[in-house]
Amino acid sequence: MEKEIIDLRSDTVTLPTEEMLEAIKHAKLGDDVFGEDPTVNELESLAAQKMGKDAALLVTSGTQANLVSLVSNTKRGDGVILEAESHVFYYEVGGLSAIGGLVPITIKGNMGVLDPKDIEAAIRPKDIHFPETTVVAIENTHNRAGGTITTPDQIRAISEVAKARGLKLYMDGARIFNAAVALKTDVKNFTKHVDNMMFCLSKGLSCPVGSIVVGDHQFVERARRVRKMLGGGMRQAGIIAAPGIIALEKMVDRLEEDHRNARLLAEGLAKVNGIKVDMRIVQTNIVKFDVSDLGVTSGTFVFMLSKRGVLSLPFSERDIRMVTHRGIEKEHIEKALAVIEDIAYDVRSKKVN
Ligand code: TLP
Repeated sequence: MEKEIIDLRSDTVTLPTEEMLEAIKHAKLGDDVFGEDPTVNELESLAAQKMGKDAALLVTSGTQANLVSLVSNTKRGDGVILEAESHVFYYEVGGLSAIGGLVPITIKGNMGVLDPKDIEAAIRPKDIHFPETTVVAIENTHNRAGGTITTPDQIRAISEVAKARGLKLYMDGARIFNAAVALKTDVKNFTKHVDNMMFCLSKGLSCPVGSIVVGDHQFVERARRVRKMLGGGMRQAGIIAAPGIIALEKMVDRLEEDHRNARLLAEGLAKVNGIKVDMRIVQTNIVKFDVSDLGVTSGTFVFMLSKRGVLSLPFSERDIRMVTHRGIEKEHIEKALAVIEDIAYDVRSKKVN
């Protein structure tokens, strides 16, 4: 019998549903660079409406969405304020500088949330020496902080500072639906205070490909040109858009289940001798935990887990990240916890190495 793999590396590993595959097969197609793919047009207007913005643009990935958006909000040489461990700064190959010509101005958040006072302090005055700071970018939920939420009130406070100083507020909302479901509130409550944003159709919403950028008409028009410049103009992209429509209509509410499983996992981990979990940051579908008290690096622990069929990612020397998603059931969490307990026991009793 094949060994069962419990893949907790990321919600990016989710596969499309049967209904999505059927929708791909039957999607009405056209050339989207000419604006003629009816399925893309339908998805973009549905997305704009759900997010409460004028217009939307389908792009290939979250990374492309962030780059297209930042470039569309700025001119070369501008400064962008963002969280020190934000995805844009940490995981996007430096694209904002290498391609966008932008200067990152990083500030440390509190559990991923930026303090308006720190933003205020980071905005440099107009001076011939300084890059002009034109955008504040927040990440919601915040990946490296452990899936933490910036609440609608916190976004409003950030937006007030940005507006007062004439800056645009952009949100990397790759997992914004996780935030909305966790707080049991309409996603528009998160989007109404930002000028523009992106969210991912892949990840928890289970689409095979795609992210969406939303904002006002002028911004999205510019974003469409920048996407084309980056080689992201797609032709019969309806095959990507078709599952996106299903994702927006049917896959959001089930994120609740991922959050329940993440909590179950975190509570179980917290009981294991030598593992530390900060329960304050367990807010959505990401669980970050510290294995340093076991006397092993996260890399070693992740490797030992993988040999027993439980996949995760090292997040730092001491931290490991696990992510729940469609396809991970309560039973998988229980099995994963049993494996983790076993390995932690072996490590503690020096039965390994
Ligand atoms: N994050 C991936 C990895 O790149 C780390 C993951 O497994 O979590 N913004 C945020 C907040 C993200 O978490 C990600 C993906 C992206 C943007 C980029 O999306 P993709 O992978 O579609 O380029």
